[in-house]
Amino acid sequence: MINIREDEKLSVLNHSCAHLLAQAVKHLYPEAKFWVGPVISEGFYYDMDLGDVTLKEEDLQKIEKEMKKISKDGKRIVRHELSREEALEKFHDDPYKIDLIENMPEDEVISCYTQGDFTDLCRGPHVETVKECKYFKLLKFSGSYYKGDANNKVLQRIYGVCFPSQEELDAYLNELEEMKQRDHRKIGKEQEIFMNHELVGAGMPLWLPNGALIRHQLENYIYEKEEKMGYQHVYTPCVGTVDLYKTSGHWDHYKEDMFPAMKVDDEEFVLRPMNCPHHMLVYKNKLHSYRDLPIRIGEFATDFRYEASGAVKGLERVRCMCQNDAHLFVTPEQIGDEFKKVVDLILSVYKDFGIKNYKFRLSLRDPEDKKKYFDDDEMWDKAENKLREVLNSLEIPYFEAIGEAAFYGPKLDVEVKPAVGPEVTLSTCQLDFLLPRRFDLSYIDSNGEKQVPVVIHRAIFGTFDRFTAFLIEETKGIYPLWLAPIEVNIIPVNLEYHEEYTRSLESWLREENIRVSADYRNEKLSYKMRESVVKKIPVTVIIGQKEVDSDTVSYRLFGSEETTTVSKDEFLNYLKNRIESRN
Ligand code: TSB
Ligand code: ZN
Repeated sequence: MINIREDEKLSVLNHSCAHLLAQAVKHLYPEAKFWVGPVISEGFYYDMDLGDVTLKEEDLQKIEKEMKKISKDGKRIVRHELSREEALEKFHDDPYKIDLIENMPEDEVISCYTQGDFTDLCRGPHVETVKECKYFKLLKFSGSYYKGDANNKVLQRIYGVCFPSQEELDAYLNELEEMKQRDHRKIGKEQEIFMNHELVGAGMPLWLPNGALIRHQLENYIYEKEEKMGYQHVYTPCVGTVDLYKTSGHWDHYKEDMFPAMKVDDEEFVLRPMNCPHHMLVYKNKLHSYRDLPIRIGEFATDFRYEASGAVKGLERVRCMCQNDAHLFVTPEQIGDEFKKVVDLILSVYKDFGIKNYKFRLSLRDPEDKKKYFDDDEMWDKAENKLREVLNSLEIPYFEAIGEAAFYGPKLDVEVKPAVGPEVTLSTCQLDFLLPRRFDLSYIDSNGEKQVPVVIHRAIFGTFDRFTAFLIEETKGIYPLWLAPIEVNIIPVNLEYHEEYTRSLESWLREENIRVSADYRNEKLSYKMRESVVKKIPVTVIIGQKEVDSDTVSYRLFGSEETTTVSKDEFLNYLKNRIESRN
């Protein structure tokens, strides 16, 4: 998905279109006053005070029509510069503009842009004439507090987008529509995957039974893989004392992303934002020899992070998340090998899920932003060089991103490009020389000397939350058999004659661990078939007289019109093979 703000030409065009919007609004609502109209990644918006008017859907069409008229008229967009006094005089009856002018730095040149009968205070730049704003669309409107403060007046915000050609606009609008259809919040609600409730809080999703089923399958899947690779899984509490996070360094470098501390008796606790400190203590519980390493401590661990309320989004960006986390304790010589194993695991998971469109990002620290990172230049150089060396030896292509590292070390993150919409960061594999030092971890090397291990932090799915959001949007809610909350739906053709057989088939399949439902409503076969398809159930079984007489099963796969008839045992074998192979 194109990011309009990142494209200079598009950015200017959209900014001019915001002015065009304001001009049209001023024509239709002469009392209108305007606050700010910035360009955003999806186009532009303008915040305005329309007095008592509350916009309705049809108003957008009226405004668009007026915008078209002004654009056709083709007035030039002309820049004027003014002194502060002139500007204050010019906008003396507009409290919003006065506020803007008064808050401008002393040395800033104040400028206005005029097009026909409309002038707006603006830094610019703009396109030459309003004619260039020809291919636009107003997308939506909403209320927005003046200056984002809930104690202030509610302004009306209108969103829009503008392109240099009809083709580009259409392509963008199609992508937006596709995104709306695939949005995991929409499908998640329809399919009862998760819910939110204001009494629980923003960014704190509740996983409903269907979502929990999917998550459970994902957990089993990755657990099996990790177990085969020698991971040891633990359970640890999702709180820790403030001292734990002071020891790790989170308190100094990650506090702004954490929920505030709570006092219990004489101790202060925090909800954990990461699991590393707990896993460091698990490692430290025993003495280790170099022969024990690598030690791989895994956990499906719940974390809490303070994400801005405007940033939380369904399951994709949450405040309460469950990481598919592990910390690998290795000798310096084992870093390369162990890193390769993690990258191979990521690639094998992506292959299983058909994820093909991804990029590796080497996330480095921003040396200018000392507060965010543990301050030890030598350690950072060592870690970043080592990680580069590992990536080069693995011959995986990557790009570098300054300022994306964890406070304790550089990361290899995987940015996945979904079918529509912007990239998401799923997997991560990170190199850390710091936390083992902070927790005074050690092992005895082959000379009998004490050494400090290196830690690799890794999460393959990232979080189950974000991965499930991604999965829903990629599949449009049509899951492979092994992940589907209901795998098989059985429909008896005639309740009078076929219910008994259906019931026994249903309970037999359930006994065999198949997730099954049956539709005993007194509805037409075609209606029930259609509903099974609407619910995107992978296998629909139809039981009629032929099946009852021959003790067989007739089934249809989602997306196919073909019906296959087999014995009950064959049917079960077929299901089990497909489920076990996670095909
Ligand atoms: C891998 N300590 C490491 C861990 O050992 C860690 O926490 N890394 S992380 O901060 O990068 O988070 C791991 C993954 O969690 C990210 O790659 C991302 O996929 C996912 N994630 C991060 N923040 C959120 C969030 N707010 N909502 C959902 N998933 C998130
Ligand atoms: Zn970690």
